Amino acid sequence: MGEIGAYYTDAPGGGINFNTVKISGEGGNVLLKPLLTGICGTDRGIVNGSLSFAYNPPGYSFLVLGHESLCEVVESDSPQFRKGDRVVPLVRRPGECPNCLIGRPDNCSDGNKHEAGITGLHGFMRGEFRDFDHNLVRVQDNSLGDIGVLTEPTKNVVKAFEVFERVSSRFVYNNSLSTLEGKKALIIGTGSEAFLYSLLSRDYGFETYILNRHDIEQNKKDMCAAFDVNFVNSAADRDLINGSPIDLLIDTSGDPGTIFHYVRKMNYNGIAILFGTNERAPVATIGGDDIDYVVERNITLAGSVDAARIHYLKALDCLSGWKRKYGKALDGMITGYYTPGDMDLFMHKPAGEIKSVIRW
Ligand code: DN4
Ligand code: BGC
Ligand code: ZN
Repeated sequence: MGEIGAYYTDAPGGGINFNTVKISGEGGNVLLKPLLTGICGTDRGIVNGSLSFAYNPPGYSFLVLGHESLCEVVESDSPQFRKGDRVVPLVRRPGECPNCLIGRPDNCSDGNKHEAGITGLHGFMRGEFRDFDHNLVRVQDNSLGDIGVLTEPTKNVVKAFEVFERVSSRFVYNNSLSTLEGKKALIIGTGSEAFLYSLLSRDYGFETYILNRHDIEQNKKDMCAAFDVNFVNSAADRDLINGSPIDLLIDTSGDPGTIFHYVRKMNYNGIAILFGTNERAPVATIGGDDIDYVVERNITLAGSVDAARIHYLKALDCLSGWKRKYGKALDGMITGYYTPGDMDLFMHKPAGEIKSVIRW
């Protein structure tokens, strides 16, 4: 492939550049042009050097960023895709462990997988790239439009709820229909993943709260109202929301002090899913009384990372359902469109950001 414009970094040290780069020898029977690429906490973490697990592809002194993409097929040698199709490329590419070989590289058991734009594989923030058909998921629902770019971050949320379902058999239901109505979910953070978690949490029937340690902008307040989600400012209300304990805690902050503060407010048989990562978060002390609390209440602490093809497909179904249910309010998840070359976006979050996207 010739020279193309790309955002790149030097992982894991960080930094951000936009320039033409030369990448040779990438295979693929489909040529893709990104339409939109989203920016997320992971991209900013790589750029500011706080994700030590990121690394450049072998033989390169840089890593092309970008793992959240909505692309158009430009040329296809695959019977599965035609020019003009809209697709989302998978982030994680399997290694050779048993889980990778059965299509679950999200549960890779030896760490030898790769992730586009994150670990050892160039990402999607570039003018065009090649990929193989088996790494692509088609966006069938044309009504999704730009919202298709949320497929990738939504697939993480779908997988985390799969984890919730696996460990929820000892959950106590409190109505005769065994639904989750009346159970409380608290999501720490108010970024794009947090809002996507809140949407699925509402679908499950949880009374849903999202939380930050400062107030949120009006667009986010409007979004909470549209999605029937409650916002909590922990600086003003540290003890939380009408007192009743939390049944499902989801963290998108990666901040151990905040996480354990709210673990101590969890219900018997509660489930906490850890999802955010921030190696620069302040160190927090966990005491024996914290451990007692978790043990005595049968609380489950579960990590969840990435997702498999099945979750991308379910994410597309979720997005279609939310589009029908919430209409224009869902479009408000995209809070800004940027042009290739804007670098400040990686260093500073725009006010009120839910999802910033680059239009190629
Ligand atoms: P984001 O938009 O940076 O979201 C992080 C949110 O946490 C922001 O709203 C932060 O607030 C908020 N936050 C930070 N510290 C605290 C605190 N102490 N108390 C309350 N809220 C806090 O990023 P994102 O939504 O794109 O991703 C969320 C996290 O998940 C990132 O750490 C990603 O690296 C990670 N992630 C993991 C996976 C995976 O495991 C996938 C995608 C992302 P503010 O002050 O910035 O408003 O597969
Ligand atoms: C991506 C995941 C990936 C994770 C690595 C996220 O932003 O969405 O696919 O596994 O970063 O931490
Ligand atoms: Zn991401």
